[in-house]
Amino acid sequence: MKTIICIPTYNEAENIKKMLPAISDLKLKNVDILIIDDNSPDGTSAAVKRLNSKFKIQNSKFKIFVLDRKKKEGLGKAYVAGFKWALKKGYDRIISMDADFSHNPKYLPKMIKKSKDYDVVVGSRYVKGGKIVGWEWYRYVNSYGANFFTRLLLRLKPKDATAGFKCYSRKFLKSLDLDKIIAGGYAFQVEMINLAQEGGFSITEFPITFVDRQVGESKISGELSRSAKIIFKLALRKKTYRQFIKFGIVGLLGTIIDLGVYNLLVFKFNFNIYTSRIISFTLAATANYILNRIWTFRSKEKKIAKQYIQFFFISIIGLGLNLIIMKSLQNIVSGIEEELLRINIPVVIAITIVLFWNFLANRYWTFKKH
Ligand SMILES: Nc1nc2c(ncn2[C@@H]2O[C@H](COP(=O)(O)OP(=O)(O)O)[C@@H](O)[C@H]2O)c(=O)[nH]1
Ligand SMILES: [Mg+2]
Repeated sequence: MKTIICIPTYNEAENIKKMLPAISDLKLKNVDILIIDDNSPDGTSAAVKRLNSKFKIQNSKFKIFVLDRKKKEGLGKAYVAGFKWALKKGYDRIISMDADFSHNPKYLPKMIKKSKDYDVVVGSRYVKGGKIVGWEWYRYVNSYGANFFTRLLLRLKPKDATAGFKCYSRKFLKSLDLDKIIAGGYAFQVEMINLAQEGGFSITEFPITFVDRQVGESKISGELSRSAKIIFKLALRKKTYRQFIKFGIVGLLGTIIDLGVYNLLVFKFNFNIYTSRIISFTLAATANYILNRIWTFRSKEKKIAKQYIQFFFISIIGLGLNLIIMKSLQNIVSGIEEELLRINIPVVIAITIVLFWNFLANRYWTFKKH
């Protein structure tokens, strides 16, 4: 089993001069290093090459390679280039690691050992025993918040979804189309763990103490909004979210049909309001059933009558729920002076809750896949 440690660098000359000997001192077997440098102005690449010849003289066990890239393109792009290189050279395990000692090389033996049983091993700050040392409170809140929302939105199981210290199996990386990775920057880490979970690969975490860099500068500025965009994009690719949005659109359409038919019957045909509403509701629910079956859930279920009744049943419960929620909110909103808000807030809350209820009930009951 051959392992490569991929370290992307941008202006890390001082750190890398210490990092390479630190890894060398571990005397790891069958482990090489790849530095992926984006033409750092501080001469990181040249510093590595100088050290490399020194190591060669000392007959060190591991080889150091440098992948020189023309310009700074972001962390994700650097890793993609490095991973492609590593796969081509036939490495079985590929480790991603920062150059700035935030990821202490002392964890490498443990990580490599664990990688025998898992496709992805995560050096985790957010499992029991994990720690972050040296960050200002705002940087900590930032990272913790980003991790929390990322996990919530993408429903990621690993506790540290934004971790950068990881070991991947060749099998996992081979399964990916690395050119299709959309994150060029820091969100790369999230995209990778998301891909691993979606692909059903085995993932494990072990606690690390993450220490803020002592030397050099962080490149994180500007990454937050860039990463947030990527994470929303990844979320929208998830089937359930797409279905939810479609379900919402169908619901809106249904409401328009309901209101349109209701008005038509009352004003054009002089039906009484209750008869009109029963007809308009039935028509809207039927249209929604058809659209959700064909478009939202793409159901192939043969028992259409049963499915239709289930859908209708859920819609009626939804309607009842609507009224109950509105009624129970009356006391709470009665103190609001502004009439427009007092009248509309209960409706908006009721519609939102019922939308969720209708969606979940239909997704997991009416249109459940067998
Ligand atoms: N090649 C390359 N490396 C990068 C780039 N951005 C960050 N890095 C490296 O990625 C690692 C993590 O970056 P760092 O600035 O320490 O991020 P922080 O720890 O989140 O503040 C370090 O080794 C950086 O040198 C980039 O655009 N290209
Ligand atoms: Mg760092």
